[in-house]
Amino acid sequence: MTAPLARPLGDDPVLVEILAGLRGSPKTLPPKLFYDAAGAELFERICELDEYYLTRTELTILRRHVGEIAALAGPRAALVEYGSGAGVKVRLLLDAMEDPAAYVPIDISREQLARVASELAAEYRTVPILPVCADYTAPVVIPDLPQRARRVAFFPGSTIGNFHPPEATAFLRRVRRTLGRDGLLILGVDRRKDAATLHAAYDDAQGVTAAFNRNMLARLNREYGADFDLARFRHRAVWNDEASRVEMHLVSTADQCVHVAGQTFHFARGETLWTESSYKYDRQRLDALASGAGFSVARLWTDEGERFWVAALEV
Ligand code: AVI
Repeated sequence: MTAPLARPLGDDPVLVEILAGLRGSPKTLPPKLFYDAAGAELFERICELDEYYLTRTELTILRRHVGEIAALAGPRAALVEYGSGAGVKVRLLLDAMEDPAAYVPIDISREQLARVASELAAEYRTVPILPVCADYTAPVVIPDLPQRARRVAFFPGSTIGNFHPPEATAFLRRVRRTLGRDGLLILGVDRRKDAATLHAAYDDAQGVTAAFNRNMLARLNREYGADFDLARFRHRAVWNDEASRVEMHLVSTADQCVHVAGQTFHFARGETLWTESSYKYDRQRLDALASGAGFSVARLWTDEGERFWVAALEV
């Protein structure tokens, strides 16, 4: 007998996406499924791994150049952050900006958003904190902002890399519309680099990334009545040089059938379930992304190892 579900599946749009992905060839799952409570915890552990250079490198760049970024934003700017998470990076910006007019954190995780918003409201008493709980991969309605405030978007963490290029362009176009004339976007971008460094970052020695990847199946079992046997899927990270992306897959180690929400899916031995892409940018690709969305690259800050960019894109 199937265990009772935590919530009715009904016409859950995420389930529709899951089933469509599992019917595809290759089979895919949407990366947003990574971030339940267990996945968010695993991701925090990833960010502290030696091999996962992205988070600490971006923080180093932000710390070093936050004065210039704040000067570029100008006084009385309204800051809109896509995927605000734990609110660590934005504190650097809010501390450096001159008299911010408002801060709009957008995040899908309601509890974390509420907690971080109230912490920030207590810390930055003169800054209106206007949280929006939303999946920013779809259009988001922004609350009213002070009329003359310049709108500055903040999208750190290289999360732009988790969008396929057409989706990345579509997302940045929506950001540009939200920003309006004279908007500014501060974007975290992971740079192309040697395959070994990239591979290690997505297949660490301790197996934390493997656990993060497999947690997606555990989540389907918990929330969507699936019966994945986690022991029969192996984590694989591959660098696809032509597409300029690291791909994460779960490889079926056996010929097997899996059930999800009452539907059966067959996996051949060696067949992969593609769970994530992490695109890496060079200058040409970044320029193409920016111009395709109506932005131009105004400034680029990098680290000593030239691993990561914090980019300022202007409308
Ligand atoms: C959230 N995102 C930018 C991470 C990345 O590097 O693509 C997600 C991640 N996947 C595996 N490790 C980290």
